[in-house]
Amino acid sequence: MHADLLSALPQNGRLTLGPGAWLLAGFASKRADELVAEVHRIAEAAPFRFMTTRGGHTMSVAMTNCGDVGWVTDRAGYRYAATDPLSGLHWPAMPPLFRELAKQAAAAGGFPDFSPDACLINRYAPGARMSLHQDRDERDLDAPIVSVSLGLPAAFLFGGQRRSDRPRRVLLRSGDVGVWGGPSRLAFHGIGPLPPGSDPLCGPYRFNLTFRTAL
Ligand code: MD3
Ligand code: FE
Repeated sequence: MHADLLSALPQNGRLTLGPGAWLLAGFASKRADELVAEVHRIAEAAPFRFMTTRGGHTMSVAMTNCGDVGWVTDRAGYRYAATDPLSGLHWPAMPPLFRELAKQAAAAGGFPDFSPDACLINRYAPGARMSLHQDRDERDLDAPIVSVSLGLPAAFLFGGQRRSDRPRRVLLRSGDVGVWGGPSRLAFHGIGPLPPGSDPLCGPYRFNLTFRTAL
């Protein structure tokens, strides 16, 4: 199955990908320019960097964080840390716009009590990808994750509870927001290699914000 499900949807439709998994097409579109400006502001204090996996591979996605804690990986493994290992300083605070948007999206997806304390910011250049994985480094796996896509479109791979479950492909476009909780919280997922392009807001990049309750 190669069809881009969302391209068949209205600009502001919603699509359920599984129990507790919602894609809110265009939910963040109206604030996209402000969101991107905040990303650039955060990256001035905590620059995007290519982290190293536990296995010693350099990731193709560049990352930074804002919030009380940030997701980091190095040869010691995956964890949430209160400070940026590059500077030793606390991660930049989560902008109120980020927090408000994440809470509104979670409520629209059926999670009215979401209160994120971490926001991982991913930057994809052409060819960057994220292989199938589960997000399980957060303490409270009952809390959902909210994801906001900005810039160039990318193929999202949404699998099942097992790595071997064949993933669905869905095109994620700028302004699309995902809410993943309940039985879908531990679904395997990934992003296919970013096709080159030029986005009016983000140029050659795709940014993705993921809001998490890590602590
Ligand atoms: C489905 N990021 O940072 S966001 C990640 O677009 C990550 O950068 C991707 O996967 C990106 O960990 C995908 C969409 C997403 C995030 C978390 C999920 C989908 C999810 C958790 C469970 C199920
Ligand atoms: Fe993930």
